Amino acid sequence: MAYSYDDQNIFARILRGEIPNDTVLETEHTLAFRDIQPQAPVHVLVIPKGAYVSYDHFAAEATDAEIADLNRVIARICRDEGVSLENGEGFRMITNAGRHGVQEVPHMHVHILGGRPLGRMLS
Ligand code: IU
Repeated sequence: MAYSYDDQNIFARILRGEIPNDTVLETEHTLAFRDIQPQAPVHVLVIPKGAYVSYDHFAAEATDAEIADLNRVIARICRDEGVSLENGEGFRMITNAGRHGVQEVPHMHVHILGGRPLGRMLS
């Protein structure tokens, strides 16, 4: 079964400029913006500009340049938001995929959360 991408999803509309967003950083292949319902003092969503439904889709089919760019954006944001281990107390990255992963928006995104102790998740 192939990955199927709905180009009417809200992040696709953000990427097309149809809906405003609170941009943190934009590069050739990646957009990062603040989550509309932040769960922590730092809550940034990092998305590829390409049409990838989930992390596994992105990791399988994105170009090396897209994958590298997204990861470099994550590193820059962690540093700029003061949650990197270079200059802060740490963070959590989450990417939800599909029904079991409880993914609400079907465009691949990585949550960066930080700015407070986040508690244990996997126990
Ligand atoms: P999820 O991983 O698909 O469950 O997370 C989607 C996130 O997108 C969630 O944290 C929402 O608050 C966030 N979001 C947003 O930032 N802007 C929007 O217009 C919509 C959702 I809809």
